Amino acid sequence: MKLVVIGLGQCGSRVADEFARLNKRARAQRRIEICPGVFAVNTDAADLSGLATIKSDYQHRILIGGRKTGGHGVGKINELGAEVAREDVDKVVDALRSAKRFYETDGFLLVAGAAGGTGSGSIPIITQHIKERYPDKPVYALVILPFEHEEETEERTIYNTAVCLKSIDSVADAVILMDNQRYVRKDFSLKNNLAKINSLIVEPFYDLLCAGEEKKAKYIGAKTLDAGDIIQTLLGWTAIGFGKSQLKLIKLPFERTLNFRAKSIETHKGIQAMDEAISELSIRCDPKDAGRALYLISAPAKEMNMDLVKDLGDWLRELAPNAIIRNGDYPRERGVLDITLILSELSDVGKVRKYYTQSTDLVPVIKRRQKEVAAKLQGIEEAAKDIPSLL
Ligand SMILES: Nc1nc2c(ncn2[C@@H]2O[C@H](COP(=O)(O)OP(=O)(O)OP(=O)(O)O)[C@@H](O)[C@H]2O)c(=O)[nH]1
Ligand SMILES: [Mg+2]
Repeated sequence: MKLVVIGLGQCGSRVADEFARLNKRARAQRRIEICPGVFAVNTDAADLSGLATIKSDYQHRILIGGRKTGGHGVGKINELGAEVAREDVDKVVDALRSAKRFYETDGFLLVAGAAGGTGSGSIPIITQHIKERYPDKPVYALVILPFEHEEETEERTIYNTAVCLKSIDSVADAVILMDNQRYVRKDFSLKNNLAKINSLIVEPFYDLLCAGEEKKAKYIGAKTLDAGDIIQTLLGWTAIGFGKSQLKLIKLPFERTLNFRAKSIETHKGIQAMDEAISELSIRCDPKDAGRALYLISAPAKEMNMDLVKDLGDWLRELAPNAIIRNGDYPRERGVLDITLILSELSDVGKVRKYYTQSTDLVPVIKRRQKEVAAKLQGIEEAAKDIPSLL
């Protein structure tokens, strides 16, 4: 599957930069193109120049709201983020067409952090315009949820997140949720090791996007997972997960794959990777709430057989009894068995519900504060009304 990726705001642009790197890797290792165009959009000029892989011309790193923000961001005010996006949306949509072989793309993926101003405010607006301009292509949103410590110290974090989620859910075909807090692990030296988190965020997309683009027979599975399967799966609130199981690289001559003992070990490895994919889902959710699901197994061809595929399918069916399940196999890896898992059309996501309820209480507080600021400004103008001006 080929996706045009558009990162909005600092968080979105950095994750998009990671997709550009993923595409480079697919080209170098597999001679496949998975992201024919990757763009970064921001109100902050310095953030745009800090990216590494996205092409550095103004058509790929797009500054919006320059006049209003002076190139310094919108300081977490998502209403301002939305406003500048509305004014400059044509600049973004026109730039997309510069992607080479744009017509080949299967869909769009827009990325933003929900808690900031620029990305959070602009993602619903840009999504809406792209959908209008390209009605026959799906538009997906990848939304990054804030760390707990951000929620605790700044109430605007929760408010922005709730507003962003509600707005994007009403325009995007699917909203893939990534919870920053779930990527904070003991094995990272820094709590905020954002670069590491970003690479974990994009990792599950590698095999998923590559599998349907393979041209060589030996890399094409018994059941290929192509763009159609992914498009049929992605709808509404979505979680994505990835699990890995190491396989023994060297087999003793008497160990045959078809030996029943070896086979049960194989299945066990498969289940182990599936369990990891579930426990590492990008957002906490209950698989029972999924209306659609998809799993992709990638492993060396000789490690995959119909029984493994069937056992994994049975296992997932037990965990997600209400989902239509699609699957595929991808004979690519060496020495590992990977499972990529998507749970979609989720009827409930606890964290989203929590943002909504908490914000309902915050709305009057934030509205009152905005009024107070406006009133104060008016007060100061009032006091100055008899003072002559030099202008
Ligand atoms: N995973 C990840 N999260 C990030 C990254 N950068 C920022 N964030 C998160 O994104 C949220 C802040 O959004 P930003 O993208 O910085 O804000 P912005 O869209 O640039 O908006 P303004 O700076 O307010 O104009 C916070 O919850 C951060 O934790 C990143 O590189 N990776
Ligand atoms: Mg910013």
